[in-house]
Amino acid sequence: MKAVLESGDALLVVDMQNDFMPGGSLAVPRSDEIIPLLNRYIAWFHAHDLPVFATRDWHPPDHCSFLPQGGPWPPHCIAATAGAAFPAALVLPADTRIISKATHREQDAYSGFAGTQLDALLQADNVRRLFVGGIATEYCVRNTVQDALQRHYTVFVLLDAVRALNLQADAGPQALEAMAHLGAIPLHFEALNA
Ligand code: VGL
Ligand code: ZN
Repeated sequence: MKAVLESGDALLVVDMQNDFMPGGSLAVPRSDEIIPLLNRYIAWFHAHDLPVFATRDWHPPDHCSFLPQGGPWPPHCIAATAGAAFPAALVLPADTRIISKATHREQDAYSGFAGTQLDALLQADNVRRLFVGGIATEYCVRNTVQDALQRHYTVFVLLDAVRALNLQADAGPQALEAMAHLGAIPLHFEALNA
């Protein structure tokens, strides 16, 4: 699949945060490897005057998804901590639209659309097509892509710029298949304006 960037396109970088990097409290294997390519996508969109959105997990210290509260995950991405910050190597433009999610103790949210202004911000920018990369493929990427499709955005999944947690072997590939089945279009960087 090829894609030529046009007005109405936007890049959406999902949950690229230190706690999800190798060595972080909820490390996604090899998630640091996609930073250089995400930087190329970001630069490409920025050069075309197209908006860049970035979601981030932004949890309170006693979030319901954390193990001490009976949730499935070790504490991670606590708001305003170093673990919740974007990796220093990720080069986001100054005008990046940042969307914080799962900010309330009693509510978890894998999708960037859940309880946020994302949809309203996309509409304000007249976005029609979303190019989605980041982590984790089978959690926040998948849920964000599903919600975007449900809201009738055209969605491209950046196959070379996502990484899976893969707690179950093949969870990542299965999630990519499920997204494609729902209508998301798989894309590699080389196919952009190729
Ligand atoms: C995520 C687990 C817990 C994600 C967030 O960004 O995919 N996964 N919180
Ligand atoms: Zn989380």
